[in-house]
Amino acid sequence: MDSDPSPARRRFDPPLPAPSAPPAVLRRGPLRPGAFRSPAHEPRTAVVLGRWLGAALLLCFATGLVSHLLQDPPGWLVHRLPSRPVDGYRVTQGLHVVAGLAAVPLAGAKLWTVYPRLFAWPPARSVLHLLERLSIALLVAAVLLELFTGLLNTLQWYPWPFPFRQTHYWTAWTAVGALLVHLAVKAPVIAAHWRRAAAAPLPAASLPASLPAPPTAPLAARRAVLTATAAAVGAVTLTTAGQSVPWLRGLDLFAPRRPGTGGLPVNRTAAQAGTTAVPADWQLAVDGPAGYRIGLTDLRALPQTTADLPIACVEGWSADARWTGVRLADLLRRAGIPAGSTVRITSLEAAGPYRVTEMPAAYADDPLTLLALALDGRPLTPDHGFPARIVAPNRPGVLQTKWVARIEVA
Ligand SMILES: Nc1nc2c(c(=O)[nH]1)N[C@H]1C(S)=C(S)[C@@H](COP(=O)(O)O)O[C@H]1N2
Ligand SMILES: [Mo]
Repeated sequence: MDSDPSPARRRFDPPLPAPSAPPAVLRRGPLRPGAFRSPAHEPRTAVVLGRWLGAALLLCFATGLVSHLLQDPPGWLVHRLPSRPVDGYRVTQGLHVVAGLAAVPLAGAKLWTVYPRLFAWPPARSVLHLLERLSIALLVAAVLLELFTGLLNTLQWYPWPFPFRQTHYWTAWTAVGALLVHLAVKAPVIAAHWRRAAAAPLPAASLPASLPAPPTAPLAARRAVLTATAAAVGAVTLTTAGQSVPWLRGLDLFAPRRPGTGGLPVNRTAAQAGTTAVPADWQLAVDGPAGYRIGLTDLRALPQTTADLPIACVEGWSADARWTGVRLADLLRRAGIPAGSTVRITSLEAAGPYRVTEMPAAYADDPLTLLALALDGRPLTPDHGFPARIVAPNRPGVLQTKWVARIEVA
């Protein structure tokens, strides 16, 4: 406690039987009295860290939801997804990764602050207390699993048998549900410690003689914990945010990325996709009422558009690039496909989760959506999708199909 609870504060305490000491045989290790000596294991530190962590997790949840809905929209949303702002997904996904990485040291500090409570005796003082502890176990497990899978996803490392995206998505709902239960259960403690305790201690004469003098140590210990945590969050953020924040690029020491040509990282190379040897007579097929096939020379002879559009990858990085190519809408109209159509784009790649994309009309008809033939003024390299790739505004990177073979109405 940062100071002795005032009578008003005491009223908030839940009516539970008092904690007791464990039986003598168990009074060792973390169960012995006085096992945890830092005065920073106290509610105000937990509340301050909880605020930071809660804000980071809720930001992750909101931006994660945006990412999920853009990538895999439910039926009612498909035709409402906006293709603007151009950088929309880049910003939400950048925030997602920045907040998620900041949450790692915050979660560590928060758990350190409260972990002595793990050894409270008796383990459960009532059914309600048991339920509360189980909900905290669920919260901690869900948050740790979420941070762990998210972190490893930025490394594109999937050492588990379950699918990343569905697991990350449903664990997020579990974590947020458990977080809301936690906030409700702890509302009295949070309210009591939301504001810093009044600096002036009560006059000694007003304290019962049986109580120790108001401790001053927690304040210094709390400051040390909060400062160290803030420093850790700052260090993590500064050394990783460059993967999505251009002006922090120079400090980007730890963000995993494999820059390819044009300063743009490559997640899946042409070699991995088996698309290194594109036949010289490659032709794009556009199926429609007036469907046609068209080769690279003829595509280059069509009116070209240049647009600055980012690739914003769900694995955490994003980068701007200058694309040149033919407007997708022009290709569709030539095939007699009317505006307002959802189109399916298929890659030359034989197999892979991103071989086929469905693109709602808002993107297909956007004048910035290109079948790109060049990146930063040079013909596409095999890794970036030679002979032709899709690039559209406000779209997750996974949907920016490379090595395009066919375009048709979905
Ligand atoms: N056909 C195909 N297109 C693809 C992919 C893929 O695996 N196959 N990966 C996608 C992903 S995850 C991203 S982030 C972008 C990256 O584009 P870049 O390699 O040119 O930077 O391409 C997308 N296009
Ligand atoms: Mo990606």
